Amino acid sequence: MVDILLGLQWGDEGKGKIVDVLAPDYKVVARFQGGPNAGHTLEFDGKKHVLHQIPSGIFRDDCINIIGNGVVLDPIIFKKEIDGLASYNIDFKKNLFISKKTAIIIPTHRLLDAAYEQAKGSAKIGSTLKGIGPTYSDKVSRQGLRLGDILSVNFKEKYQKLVNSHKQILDFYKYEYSLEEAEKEFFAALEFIKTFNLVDGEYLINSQLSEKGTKVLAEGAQGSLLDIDFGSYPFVTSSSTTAAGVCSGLGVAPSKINEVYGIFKAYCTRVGSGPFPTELLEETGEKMRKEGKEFGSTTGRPRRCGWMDLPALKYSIMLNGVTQLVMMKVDVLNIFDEISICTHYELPDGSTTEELPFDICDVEVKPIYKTFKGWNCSLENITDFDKMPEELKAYTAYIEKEVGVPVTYVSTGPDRTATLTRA
Ligand code: 2SA
Ligand code: MG
Repeated sequence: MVDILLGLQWGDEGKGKIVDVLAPDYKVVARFQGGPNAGHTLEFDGKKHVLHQIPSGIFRDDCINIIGNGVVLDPIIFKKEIDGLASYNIDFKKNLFISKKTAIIIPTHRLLDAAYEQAKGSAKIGSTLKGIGPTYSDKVSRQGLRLGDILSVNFKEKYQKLVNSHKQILDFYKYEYSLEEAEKEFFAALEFIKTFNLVDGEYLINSQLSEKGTKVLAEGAQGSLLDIDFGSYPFVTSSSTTAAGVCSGLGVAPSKINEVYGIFKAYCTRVGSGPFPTELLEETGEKMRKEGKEFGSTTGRPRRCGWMDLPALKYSIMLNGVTQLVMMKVDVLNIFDEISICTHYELPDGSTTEELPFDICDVEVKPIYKTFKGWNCSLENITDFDKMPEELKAYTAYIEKEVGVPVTYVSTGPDRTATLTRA
């Protein structure tokens, strides 16, 4: 069966850490969407590791990692990522497989991303500038390149045709660029990638699934509220970040899906533009950012911070069919005397709603809060779910009651070991 682990907010919920914690239970960990825009942070043995395109099961020797067809892969960043893992003695031949159907990010995709953002001016999406949107656009408009193409004799031709069309757009936008260095690096990276396992990912994963007892974990990137269909469009990423993306992004049937782990922070963050009803623009937000070290792990950008948003959480749980919740970064709230949760939104006409309005990008939705007493103590020495401070128990129980799904893990710190599991 396939279990899914995905973010219920705007990304950076701590998916990397939890995949790493759960990985021993799984024979396969697979990425099904997104690309180098993701930054999955893992901490163990006193060290911090950030992965972008490689699945977070890579540090486990007995775990097969698959980059699925739904991913957009940047070969240059891939090479850097692999080089960065040199000290771990990872057997990539044994443990890493990339689908031939994975879309390739070429250097001009990155330029297009920057040109589009520049042209948008103050309405910019706040893209990570990794070329994600243009690469998915080319895939959907049926002119993109896939990893399997690099093995074909006419790859250079296909590449050049695509680059030429990109150059026309860049000229239209009067975007200045030089391509030479990046192209050199790109082609060197392609030669490097050819030495890895490029496979028919859908056959590989299904043959794994046909083995009795094999468990696969699908690792989401970004978050449900950034989904191309259900996020606050156009301030979204370009992939299906919800559970629906797993089937098309890996080639597995819906009947194979089992548990859906939904990860959320005990508060909210968002990086990039777009609506964020509970955003705290004053001191409290600054305090959260500092305490939670809320800076983009790919771009280093400061993340916007705010209180927990229940209407948004319920929406994500509904879309994904979440069966278990994982609450992250609870320790960041240790320093707050009072903790708020948004239970409803007030719309401009004075009515209240628990639903995300279609025009959330255009109307001001005012959060209505319920306030909880903080626990105001360190959680460092707590190793047992039942020994959590009463105030934290009350906070957790309230969320569970509201959303109707149990919280089965609580993360009290960045390290692998700082994870409380409900018995
Ligand atoms: P893109 O680059 O086209 O996917 O950007 C579109 C929007 O999606 C947001 N986005 C993200 N939000 C949170 N975390 C992401 N990953 C990195 C991280 C981000 C970073 O782990 O910290 O380092 O800045 C991620 N990737 C994309 C993005 O902000 C846009 O709003
Ligand atoms: Mg991240």
